[in-house]
This record gives sequence, C-alpha cells and structure tokens, in this order.
Amino acid sequence: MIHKKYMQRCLELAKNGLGTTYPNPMVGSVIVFENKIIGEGWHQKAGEPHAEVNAINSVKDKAALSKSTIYVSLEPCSHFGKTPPCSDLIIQHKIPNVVVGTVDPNEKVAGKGIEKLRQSGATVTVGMLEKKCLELNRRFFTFHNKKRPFIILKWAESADGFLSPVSKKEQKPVWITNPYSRQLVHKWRTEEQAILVGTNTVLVDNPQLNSREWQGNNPIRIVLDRAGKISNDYEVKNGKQQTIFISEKENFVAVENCNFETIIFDNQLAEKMSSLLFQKGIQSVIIEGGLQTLQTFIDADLWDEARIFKGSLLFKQGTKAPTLFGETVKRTTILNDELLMLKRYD
Ligand code: AOF
Ligand code: ZN
Repeated sequence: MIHKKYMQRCLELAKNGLGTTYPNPMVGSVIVFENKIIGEGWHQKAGEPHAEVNAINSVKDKAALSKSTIYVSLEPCSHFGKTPPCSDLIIQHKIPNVVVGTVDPNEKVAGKGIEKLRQSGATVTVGMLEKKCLELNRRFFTFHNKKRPFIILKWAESADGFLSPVSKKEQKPVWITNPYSRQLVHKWRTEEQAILVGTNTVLVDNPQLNSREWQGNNPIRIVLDRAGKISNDYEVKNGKQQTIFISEKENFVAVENCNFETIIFDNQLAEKMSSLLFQKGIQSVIIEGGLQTLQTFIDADLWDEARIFKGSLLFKQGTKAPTLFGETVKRTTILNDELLMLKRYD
C-alpha cells in the first residue's frame, strides 16, 4: 500500500539540508515496514552519504528491509560520484518496493537508477508528490534542465515604490526595512549558493554580503565591476568569503579568496552571466541590486523568484523600483514592512 504521507515525510526530512547540500539536491528518505516507519534519513552535505544510505543505516532490524518499502524524494542514484550508487545499496539489501518522488535530471543518473532497480526485480513507483519534489529542488532542476542557475531578485522599496529618495548619481545608503526583515535576508543568504550585486551597490553601500545575522553558510559573492572601480578597501575584497569579480578589465591585483573573470558587458550581459555561473557550477543566486543589475536580468526575462520588501516610509521622489510581471505567491508583513514573494509569470 502506498501512502502519500510517507513521501511528504521524505520532503520534510529533505528540507533539513536547505543551503548545505550544494551542488547536490536536498533529498529525504523513509523506510516503511508493516505500516510503520523503521528508518529515516536525509542528505546533509555533498560528499557525505545520500538520503537512502542514512535511512538504511538508521534501521535497527536489517532483516526487515527485505519486506519493506523505501520512499525517496529523488530517484536513487546509479553512478559512482563522491559516494557509491544508492540503487546498488537498495538491491544489496533486497528492498522489494521503491517509491520515488521524481526522476533525477543529472545526466549521470537520469532514469538509470530506476532502470537498475527494476532490472533487479524491485517494484518501482515513480512520480509520487512529484510537483512538490520538483518545487523543493527548484534550484537543482533549473540548473540541470535549463543549464543556468535559479535566479532570485531581492530589493526593498519605499511605500510609494522608490528604491532610494535620491537620483542614481547622488546615492548614499538608506535603510528602508526594519532589523527583522534584514535578519530574514541573512537567512535567505544561507540558503542560496551565491549572491550577486552590481558596482554601484558596492560603491554606495560597501556591503559585506555575508550571513552574519543567521547561522549557516555564507554565499559565494559575485560582483559586477565592469571598469575595475572597486578598490581593495571595500568589504567585498576582505578575503573572508569566496568572491568572483566580473569585469571587462584584466589587470586585477591578486586578493585572497577572489577570482576574476573577464567578459564584455553588452546587451547580452544577463545571458552571459547566467552561462558563466552555470559553468562555475553555481545552482542558485540571489541578486540584491542595484537597480541597473536587477533591471538587466528583468529585461532579459532571466529570473525565477522575486522577494520585495515594502517599507512604511514615503519618499515621494527618487529612484523608482523596477516593475515585474510575476505572480504573487505570498504576501506577508514583518512588523511594519510588507513582504511580497513573486514567481516569474510563464
Ligand atoms: C540520491 N540520494 O540523497 C542525493 C542524490 O557526488 P555524489 O556521489 O554525492 O552524487 C551527487 C549526485 O547524486 C547529485 O548530483 C544527484 O544527481 C544525486 N543526488 N541521489 O540517490 C541523495 N543527494
Ligand atoms: Zn545516491
């Protein structure tokens, strides 16, 4: 008997890996014997055991495995990567029933795990809670299927829709959101593999682009610096985090933890950036400004989600925030800030 609730449990377990599994997906697994969960596991970190391995290891009575069903939110792998194939382990333990959330898009697997299991005589059911499984690993699926990172746009605007009370030229740092919203942004930074900003944001705000207000990984910093204007005095060059500078210039001085990439900044910038990040194995990026950078990706229609804070202040004039064609999936408040989460319209 197949129960959706067990796959839902796999999804909940998988979510424990949010932000720590890159470049691997989040995966959860449960093992059910006589209608009871006898083992559970999730993938915690690339290089460490996969979900199925942790679930099998957690089972005390290994003899029960040959009469059990294993649920896993992603197809068990078939390849030798940093770890051996999970499908082999399932076969080795003679688990007769396998319920899979969705096929693994990684071309090293892509159906071969399911095939191997079926050939061994196991009954494999594919597609349970599939939409939820795809949504959970939207970053991983976008990366493998679209050959680009999952792109999140983030900005804060005044109640009347301005990013700043002054024009682009005379900018200085202004805080639109409250400290709780700012802390949430730091949490988000732990969830994405990279964070991207344009030159102006660095020159005006001198941001650190880390996750200091939340426990978790710091994202890789990606900084657009077309003309090489960002000197070594800026925080983005503090060497405390892996940072990639994208420029048209090649004469950069070596700085600890910094890499430099050269591209020509033309009207294909967003497309070029997304393929460069793909080549670097970056599965997700949160773009935190400024206007020009956000607009570049919006104009190229290269974004997947947007997270927009609306503060309570009225600026009446200044730099207008971008307009997006998206579907609001969540609208909430954080004290007196409003938070809008959008999905790209498609
Ligand atoms: C699974 N269960 O929990 C995960 C899977 O380098 P490796 O050995 O860690 O393999 C990484 C690939 O394995 C990853 O790209 C994805 O295709 C699959 N991830 N598979 O059976 C898991 N995390
Ligand atoms: Zn595996």
